[in-house]
Amino acid sequence: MPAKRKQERSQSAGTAVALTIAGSDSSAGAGAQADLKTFGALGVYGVTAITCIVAETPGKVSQIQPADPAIVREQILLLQKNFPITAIKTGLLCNGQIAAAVAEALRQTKRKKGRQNLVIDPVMIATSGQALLDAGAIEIYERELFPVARLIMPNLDESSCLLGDRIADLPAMHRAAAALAKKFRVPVLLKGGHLCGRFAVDVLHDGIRATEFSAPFVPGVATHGTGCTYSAAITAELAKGAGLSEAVKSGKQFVSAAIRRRFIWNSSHARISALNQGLKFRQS
Ligand code: PXL
Repeated sequence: MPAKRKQERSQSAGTAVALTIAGSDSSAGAGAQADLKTFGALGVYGVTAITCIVAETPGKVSQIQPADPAIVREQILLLQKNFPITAIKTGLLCNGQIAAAVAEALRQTKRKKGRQNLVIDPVMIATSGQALLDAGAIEIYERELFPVARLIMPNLDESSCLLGDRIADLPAMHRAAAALAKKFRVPVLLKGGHLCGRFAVDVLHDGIRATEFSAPFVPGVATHGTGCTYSAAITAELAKGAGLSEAVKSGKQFVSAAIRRRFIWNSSHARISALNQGLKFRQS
């Protein structure tokens, strides 16, 4: 092999590649933009399959335009064929047709590549309260996507929607995580948000046992994209070869740091804040 070619090869040989299948957030705190920044900060090369374009500011979704399911499918097939992808995450899938196209494309490539590190963030509602997903998509998630995932990571509202039960405290979170893991035969990371007061506690249930992951809750932060950033960080760690619980632990530290170091811009008419996924993350 020519020397130059050999050098090019060794430069990239150690770099893991992760794919995010997600929407584009114009304000770049959530969605595919958040995922790419997170992948980059964790030393992973990110590639994207864009499902929809969302015009928004951190506090308000203005408009959503879905992509054609055929182009979503083509992005996934093309990337899977040409890049050594070792982990995939799904974010906002927007509607039932896109969710079905994603499930089909993943099935097709899974047959060729074996079981994949698939992390599902079942984005249903924006932090601002706006519905981001139609009802048809939820059925596809349950039937076709959850059963082939390595991890699903709903928040409290999404878990309530999937189980039909309100989750009001930590014991209820443990029950819900166990019920979801059993129902969908997949490891579940149930995100507790601010439910536990001074701490943000999440429960990982792998079908056998539960583990809690906790970080100090940062009050008064109106950022969006925490779920995207958290799931992207877990995906990056899996892409690099981490085990599930190790990946969740690092992911939790990463998203907590991105919240603590958030950007804040004040103007005469608004205060805008956004997560900071950009800083090189040092494991504590
Ligand atoms: O944070 C949820 C989310 C995910 N993906 C995209 C979004 C949002 C929230 O607004 O715009 C593209």
